[in-house]
Amino acid sequence: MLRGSRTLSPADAEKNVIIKGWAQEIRNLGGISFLIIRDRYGLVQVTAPKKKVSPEVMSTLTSLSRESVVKVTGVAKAANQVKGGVEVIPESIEVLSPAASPLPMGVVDKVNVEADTRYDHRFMDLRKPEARAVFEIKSVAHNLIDQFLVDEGFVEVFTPKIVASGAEGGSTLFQLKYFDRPAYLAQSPQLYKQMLMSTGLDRVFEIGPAFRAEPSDTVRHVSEFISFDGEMAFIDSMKDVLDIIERCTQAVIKGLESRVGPQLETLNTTISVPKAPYPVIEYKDAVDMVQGAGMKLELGDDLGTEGEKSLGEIMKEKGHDMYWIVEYPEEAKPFYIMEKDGTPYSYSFDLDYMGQEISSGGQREHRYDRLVERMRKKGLDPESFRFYLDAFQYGMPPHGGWGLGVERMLQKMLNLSNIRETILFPRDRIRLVP
Ligand code: AMO
Repeated sequence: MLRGSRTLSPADAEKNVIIKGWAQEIRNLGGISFLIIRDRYGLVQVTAPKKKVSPEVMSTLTSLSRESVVKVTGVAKAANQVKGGVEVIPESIEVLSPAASPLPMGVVDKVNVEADTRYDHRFMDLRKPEARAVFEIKSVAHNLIDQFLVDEGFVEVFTPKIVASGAEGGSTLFQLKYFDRPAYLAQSPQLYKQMLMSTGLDRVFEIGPAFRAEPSDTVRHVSEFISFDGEMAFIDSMKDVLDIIERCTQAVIKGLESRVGPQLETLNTTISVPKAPYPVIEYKDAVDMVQGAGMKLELGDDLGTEGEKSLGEIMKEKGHDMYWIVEYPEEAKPFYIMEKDGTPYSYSFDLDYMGQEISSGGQREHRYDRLVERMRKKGLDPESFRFYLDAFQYGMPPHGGWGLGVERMLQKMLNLSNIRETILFPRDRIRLVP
């Protein structure tokens, strides 16, 4: 017995089959009825000539509503006129779950549905193969990241998401009530992955949710995203970190190229592996380049969305989709980043992909006194980070790491206009359901 559309081909003619899925289209033409069933892998046509099938089958088909879940048992027949070259003549049709009508939104209708309508009825939207393909790709991407890092000796860890202090600035913290105390949703695993560097788990990574109360309503910011973080001890310099990310992104994109062909076809897109090694651009040179392209930007300014875009165009012309921007002004970077002594810069980096930042990180300040000094410089009270600072007082190796926005990378890789397309149930300033 064959099951599902994936296995069905003209070579299966005369075999008994069971197809379970959604009734995508029903056409009753009197003497003959057609039912197109959709499952995860594709479509199957069920053809019911009145003379060849039971009255029960005909009556089920005439009363069936679109998007109902059905189970069809029948026989496969070769059929040249049908896409795929095979159809199923039904012996029985069981309605496992009828769909109410009208539908909240169409699945196959060619009309352009507003993004909000799609996200309001996401379960329905995800019935579209092209909406769903993104998540099959995302799943394989996670798998490839895991595989690469485990092979490199990294230990996968899970750090708390309910925390007592933020690491990425107070303005984007979500506060919550934790019994009788205030607490926050973790903006990143930063403090915990660094503390782990003092334990002997000298290479760790985590792929998990990160929360930011981002007030900006943009196509690349959401309030809950998946952060792929890594931290490694005993580094000689920041280069050790760049090397791992470069090889990891290469492995992931190459792996995807060979493993998600059908999904890319569904999305009508291709992916290309960025040219390596990725060029390393010092922040001050990046400012120069962007100024040269006509943007008004001063040394010390954040490149911003427009600056990043402009740099992306310049790098694209040079044949590069991925490139590093390194040594940002220390003032612009968080307290945990190491300063480059004798300069206003720091051992920090961003990885940009086609004009959009997808990752940032750097070498960390592992010297207790300098770290405390840096916290004070940033207007932070070291005492509220005592649990973190303690780990630096009893033997903390030099270390560095990164955070990479998985959805930002997918968005660019798949050429999607909005990061929300890569999130099943996006969260932003306005959206809290579904
Ligand atoms: P940063 O704040 O730059 O660094 O975040 C790391 C990466 O996370 C992604 N990202 C987001 N994606 C979607 N929506 C958002 N609102 C959002 N905010 C950030 C981006 C970004 O590059 N602790 C440091 C990393 C480190 O130094 O290890 C950090 O969180 O792709």
